[in-house]
This record gives sequence, structure tokens and C-alpha cells, in this order.
Amino acid sequence: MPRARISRQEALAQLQGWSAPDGERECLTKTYRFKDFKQAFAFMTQVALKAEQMDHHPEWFNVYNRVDVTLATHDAGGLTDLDVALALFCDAAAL
Ligand code: H2B
Repeated sequence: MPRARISRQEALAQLQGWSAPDGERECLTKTYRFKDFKQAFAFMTQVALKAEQMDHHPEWFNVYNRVDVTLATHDAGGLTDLDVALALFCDAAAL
């Protein structure tokens, strides 16, 4: 059974600095900027290990000190509490 979907609004209400772009595909997005590539990759490493534990994985794009993160629950075809949980973890890891 896939997880229950939540609305963009419901997800964003629990987050700061995240967006949920209009359009057919529901997802959460945020761009992080770090001091340098090493910091960006350290962030990605933390999130990657968490993602494996959660069996919930980000879509992301990295250039040097920038990491664009997109979260969605593919199995559910939209957003779920897992996306909110991973978003909160990303924010904590970026501090
Ligand atoms: N990550 C994300 N973001 N969404 C999913 O639906 C998902 C995942 N499903 N990671 C998991 C893996 C699934 O494909 C495996 C088979 O458990």
C-alpha cells in the first residue's frame, strides 16, 4: 500500500523555505547554497545516508556549492509525510 498523499498546502505548512511549484507534478523544491563543494557534498552525504534508512530518495542536482533538491513520493504519485520528513532532515543537515 502506498502512503497517503497530502496536499501541497499541507506539506508547505510544516516547512520553511520550500516551494511546491504549480503544475501537474506535485513536488517540494529547495535550493541550498554552501561555502564550497566540500560543504555541499557533506550535506549530500548526510541526506543520502538518511534517504537509505528511510527508503525515500531525493532528486537533486549539484553544481559546486549549490544543491537543488526535489522531493516527491513516486510510489504515491505526489506528496506524502515522507517528503516532509526528508525536507526537515535536509534543513537540519544544512545548518
Ligand atoms: N523514493 C522516493 N522519493 N519515492 C518513492 O516512491 C520511493 C523512493 N520508493 N525510494 C522506493 C525507493 C521504492 O522504489 C523502493 C522499491 O522501495
